[in-house]
Amino acid sequence: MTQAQQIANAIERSIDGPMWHGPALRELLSDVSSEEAAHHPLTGLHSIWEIVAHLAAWVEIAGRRLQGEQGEPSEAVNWLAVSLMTRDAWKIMLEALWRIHQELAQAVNCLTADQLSATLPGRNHSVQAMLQGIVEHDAYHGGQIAVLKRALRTLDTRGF
Ligand code: NI
Repeated sequence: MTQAQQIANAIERSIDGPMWHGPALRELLSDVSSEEAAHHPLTGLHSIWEIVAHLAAWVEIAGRRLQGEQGEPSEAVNWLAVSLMTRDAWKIMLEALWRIHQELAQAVNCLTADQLSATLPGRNHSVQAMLQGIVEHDAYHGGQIAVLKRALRTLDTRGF
């Protein structure tokens, strides 16, 4: 397996596992309803839905940076204001999260070692560091999703 294939595999495992730290995103999110995803069980923290949109945004940004795009995402893209919170919209959100990871993994799969070690345009880190950062970002926020699920199901007394 090439280095690129290993990183592509890690991106896919962020969704489908196995991850050594615990459940990967698909398992974590598979039993979360749209109502739960939209809820803010812990005051001042993002909802699961907002976190999922944030993760999808950064995987998409990584894909664009891989194509040479520069610049920073706006705060509106970084933390999207979720307005339509129907069951269908949640399903579409999750499908987008899976698809965007799949697309990034496919783009990474055929990179050469030189492409991986190249510095990203306008930044001081390599393509590889960015891609590993995506996997770490998924794991970091995946842990938050696990805590939010626990809070929704054990702390909340408002009808969940
Ligand atoms: Ni983040």
